[in-house]
Amino acid sequence: MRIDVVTLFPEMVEHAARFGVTGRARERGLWRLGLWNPRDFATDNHRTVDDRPYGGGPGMVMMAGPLGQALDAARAAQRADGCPAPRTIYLSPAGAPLSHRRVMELAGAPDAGYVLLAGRYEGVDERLVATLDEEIAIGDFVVSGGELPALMLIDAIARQLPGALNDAESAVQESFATGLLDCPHYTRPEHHAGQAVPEVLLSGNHAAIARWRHQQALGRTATRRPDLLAGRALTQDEERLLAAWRREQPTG
Ligand code: 4HQ
Repeated sequence: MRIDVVTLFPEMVEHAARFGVTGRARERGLWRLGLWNPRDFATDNHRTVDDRPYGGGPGMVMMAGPLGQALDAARAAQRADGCPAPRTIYLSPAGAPLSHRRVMELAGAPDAGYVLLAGRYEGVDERLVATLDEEIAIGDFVVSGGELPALMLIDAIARQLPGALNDAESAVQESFATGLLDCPHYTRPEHHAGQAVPEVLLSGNHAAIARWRHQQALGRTATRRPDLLAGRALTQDEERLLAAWRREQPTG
């Protein structure tokens, strides 16, 4: 897989992409990163990439020209690097909310190429946005630029590539794949700030522990994110676990 990012801050993306699971997956050759600064495609002496919005108002808009040139260069580089069908993605609050399902789809094609457009200022000239394949939002909030959203998308994809996670990490990774929130985790010491670790976790009874964790995941999901359960039928056993979990919750 190859991912290119069009950004005014390539160093920010390059630096962040070196850490952790994402960086290790890159070292393992599971994905390659390309970076393109639209400023390098500006046509004037000042290397201008933004201009005032038509219709007036505050802030600046990224010009279609330099961005289009940078995107063309990124797509050409991907084709030359064995990614025959580059897919262009704009990170924007107006995009489709990113989901685990979409991440898995994007991670599923090993020879895929993605060109991510990370915008700054008020946004990007709509005529350029209209030429892109997809618009993705990483959440219902606004950040200062598309670099962190692009890095979040890259991280979510890269960790799903075959070979990115070690065995221990892969086992943990099931959490969202089940459609439920993760269960709570504990480590030593057994007592902290007057609170003990739940007894079942010390029991050595692996079946009981698995059942408890599943119950916790169900209870937390039902309470905190009932929307996640709306599209997921519970088995009779899960209904029983959830009812028992509710009875155990402190009231008030
Ligand atoms: N921005 N999900 C504005 C975001 C964002 C988001 C990126 C800020 C684009 C121009 N991107 N720039 N939320 O807030 O993806």
